Amino acid sequence: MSNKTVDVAIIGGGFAGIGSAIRLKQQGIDSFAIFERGDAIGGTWRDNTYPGAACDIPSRLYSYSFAPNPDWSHTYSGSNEILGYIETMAAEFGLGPHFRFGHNVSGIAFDEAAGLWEITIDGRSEAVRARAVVLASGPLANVSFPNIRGIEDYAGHKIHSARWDHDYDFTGKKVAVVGTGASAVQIIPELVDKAASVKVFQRTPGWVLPRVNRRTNAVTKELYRRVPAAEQLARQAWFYGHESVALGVVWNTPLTRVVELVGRAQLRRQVKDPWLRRQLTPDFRAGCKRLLMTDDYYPALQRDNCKLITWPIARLSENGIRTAEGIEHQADCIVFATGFDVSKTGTPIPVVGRDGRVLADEWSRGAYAYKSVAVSGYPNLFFTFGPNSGPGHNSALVYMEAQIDYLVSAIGAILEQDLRILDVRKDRQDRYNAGMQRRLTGTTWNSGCRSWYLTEDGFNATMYPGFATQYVNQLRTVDLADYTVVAADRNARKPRIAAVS
Ligand code: N01
Repeated sequence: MSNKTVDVAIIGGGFAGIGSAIRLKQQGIDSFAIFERGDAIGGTWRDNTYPGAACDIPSRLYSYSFAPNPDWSHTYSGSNEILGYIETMAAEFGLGPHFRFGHNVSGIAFDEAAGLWEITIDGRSEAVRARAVVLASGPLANVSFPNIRGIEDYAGHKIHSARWDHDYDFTGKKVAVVGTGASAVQIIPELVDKAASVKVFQRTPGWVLPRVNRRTNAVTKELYRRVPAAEQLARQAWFYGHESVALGVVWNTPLTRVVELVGRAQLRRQVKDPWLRRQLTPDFRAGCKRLLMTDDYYPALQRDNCKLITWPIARLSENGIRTAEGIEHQADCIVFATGFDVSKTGTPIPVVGRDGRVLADEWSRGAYAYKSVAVSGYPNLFFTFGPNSGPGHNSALVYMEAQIDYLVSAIGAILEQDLRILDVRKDRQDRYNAGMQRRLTGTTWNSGCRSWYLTEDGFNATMYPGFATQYVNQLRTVDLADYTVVAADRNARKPRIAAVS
């Protein structure tokens, strides 16, 4: 048996892992390690460095309330600034000694007798043991190259949006972009400035809405620095503004028509050519797929060196992309803005719970959890961005903060009350999920489009069907009556060692 034991193992050094670590520290829990497979922190914001990468949620709201930043430069900050915010937070809260970089966790298994999770790390013979685990590996961690015939035959340069090749010089190059989602609409306006030509291969046009991005002036920054309550007020204003958008985006209501009117107006204003406008008009309800917030995508598509291709891709050839009508579009480089491999029907790593049960088997038709944070049969294990915790209208960080505060309370109970097992009750979980799926049937996400929110069978394991306020409220307290609670045999407890190399 390993002698390396921590109170808490956090898997993933992105926004969620770092937020969890800070809150644990603030609760006086210091025996934890953050296992990060990469060599730096920041998760999706470390990885997504493509030109134009930015967040489409205002920074005031896309940040933790316990780590306000008066210095955001713009309403919507770029990926560099967001990564800087994450790094500053980690440094200010003294997380440095807790990071274990280059530690790729390859599986976790629960030892019920000891009440400990055994964490296996690639290349290390000895497992680390932890009383609780926070699985914060993030849904957008693994890139997805499309399953297009001939993708291996293509001899030019291939770049995925989330693994940008900064050494590649686009100047004077013929570039093809596959995909027109949230990443693509940020990349394309930057590429048309550099490349000789850009061909955009669109499968499904999305709803595009304006994003008014303003520089934050020095007076406002100073005000937020001196009067933190003013910044909190601004955050609240953004929060409730976004909450009201749920009425048109989460559910199909008359307000959905208003959102669509705004999208159509932007299309009419920015695209004069009726043919192009028709190609760019979505054929699904606004909100069903992620809304695209941008002012410069449509203008970029109409630049002389840019062309929208709507013929389906038949295959990749040695020199480029062949579309269904038989034309070969030659390209020096293909940019795949094709999204992420989001595990909705499995787990990011093998997770073995009580009695040898395997979470990937239980989730094989779609993931589920209790309030998105805990799964019955897998005690003392907590998820961030777990099943049905995705927002369609508000900041993911608001949801994440609620999950973190909940799991920190639960872990606090495990440690303070010396619990061996804190396992959510199956009946509570089943009731919660039956309600969840019932509520999802009335949402726009389940209204008939293809998106990364749904499994192949149309099961929605991703989104939360309600207001952020409801989501946050349900996670305000840990009710131990929702759990099977087993106390530890004090005599059997091994001494804890905080240091894990
Ligand atoms: O990926 P996506 P993304 N042939 O999956 C197309 C977050 N994000 O990286 O719509 C041809 O949305 C696919 O077509 P279709 C955000 O949560 C946030 O853009 O499936 N095309 C689609 O157009 C977002 O939801 C920000 O028909 C193919 C595109 O590729 C998530 O990341 C910024 C294809 C994939 O779109 C993912 O966004 C950026 C094929 N075989 C991203 N396969 C913020 O601002 C796929 N496509 C916070």
